[in-house]
Amino acid sequence: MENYFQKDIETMPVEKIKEMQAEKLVNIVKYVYDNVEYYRDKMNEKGVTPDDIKGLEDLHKLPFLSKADLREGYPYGLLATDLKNCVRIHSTSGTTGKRVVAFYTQHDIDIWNEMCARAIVAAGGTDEDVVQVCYGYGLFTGGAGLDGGSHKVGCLTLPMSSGNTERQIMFMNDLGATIICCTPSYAAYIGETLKEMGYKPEDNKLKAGIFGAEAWTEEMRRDIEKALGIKAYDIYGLTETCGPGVAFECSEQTGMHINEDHFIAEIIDPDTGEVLPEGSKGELVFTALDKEAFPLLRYRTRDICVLTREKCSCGRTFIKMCKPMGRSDDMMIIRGVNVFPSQIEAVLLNEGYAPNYQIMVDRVNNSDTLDVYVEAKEGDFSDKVKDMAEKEKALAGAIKAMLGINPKVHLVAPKSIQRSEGKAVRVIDKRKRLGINV
Ligand code: DLL
Repeated sequence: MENYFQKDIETMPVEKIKEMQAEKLVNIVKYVYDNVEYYRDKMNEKGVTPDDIKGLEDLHKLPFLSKADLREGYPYGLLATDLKNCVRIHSTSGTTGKRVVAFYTQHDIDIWNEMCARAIVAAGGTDEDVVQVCYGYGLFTGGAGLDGGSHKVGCLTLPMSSGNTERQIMFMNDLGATIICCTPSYAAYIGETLKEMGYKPEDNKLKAGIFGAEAWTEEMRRDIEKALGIKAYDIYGLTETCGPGVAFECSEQTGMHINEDHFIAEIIDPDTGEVLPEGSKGELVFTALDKEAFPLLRYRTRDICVLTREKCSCGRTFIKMCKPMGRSDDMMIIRGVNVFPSQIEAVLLNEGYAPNYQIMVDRVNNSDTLDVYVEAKEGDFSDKVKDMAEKEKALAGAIKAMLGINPKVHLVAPKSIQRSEGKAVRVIDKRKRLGINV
């Protein structure tokens, strides 16, 4: 039987959700216009006032917000309330340019925790569960988000943070963790370490995992489920919109329900900004309906995905997003072909390789090169050049069949590629060093 954290809301008829969204939208636009000068200027520039926004059909009139806007407004430019009303900040990792800092009132945190609680309950969690949170704690939202959700459900929470994998496993076993929360790449690493330590999947009490914060494939899900003996659920979110829990997977495991009582989702053409009909692939845009400290109207996530509102066997009525295929800025254009790292990952796992790989892109003599480094299968690594060359050729052929371009595959020794305890860095694009716009 499906469980819900807030059944009335999670199974609300779609018309009711839309009515609720329309009402909240009108109010939040007024709130933002009155309290955020940066966005008011943007609206004025576009000639839109709060009076023009009377319902969902007017959403498209509002200007977009982008990460560049948040950076420009750093740190307080998009804050909508007095700093004294805020109780927390979180921040993006800031690998490219300035960090984005997001602010929270206690009310914002309460709602965020509820959304994470919905995700935990949808993964089968109850107050009898022991939830091991091995997302990083700190400025990153993963640890705090799932921790808050776990408390709301009444689970016993193990606030492990990331890293120290052997200690993670010791606590997992000694304290009987039943649900684990971390990035999928870290889950794969934990699975690998368990095996090395001589444990079988049935030796632990885990029943579910809640994994997100990075793109991962269905093939990766299958591998993690097998290695840990669990059901693996996806969870999505970004610092700017609160953190994890904006969308979460249910027992059907066919995409993530977006918490539509708190967010309106749109899909747009990333080049033109045009709103695309349901079922189209494009950039995901969120309007937050309840945020007090850091409200975002029409925020461009740069994540590429598809939205569908089909009847779900779990009974939830919230629209579903597919697994994001990666950020629009993760997409590489190699010899004119669009390539997402997740496509390469799917091939590697389908061919029986572990998800330990690195993709290197460069430009040599004016031509793009694509090198894929992947660990040879256990027991397969040989010093016979011919054997290895044949395997590399076979794998390159499989990747070519998927992408249409020929990579150079390098099989490297097992365990030689660095494992990730948080978000894995899969791609090194050396063309950027050359100042090439990729
Ligand atoms: O990664 C929040 C989070 C923490 C989500 C824990 C899930 C679990 P940021 O560091 O701001 O926040 O990164 C947000 O990560 O725009 C996506 O590109 C990517 N991302 C997040 N969840 C998923 C997912 C957190 N389930 C960025 N699948 C987003 C694919 C994801 N990509």
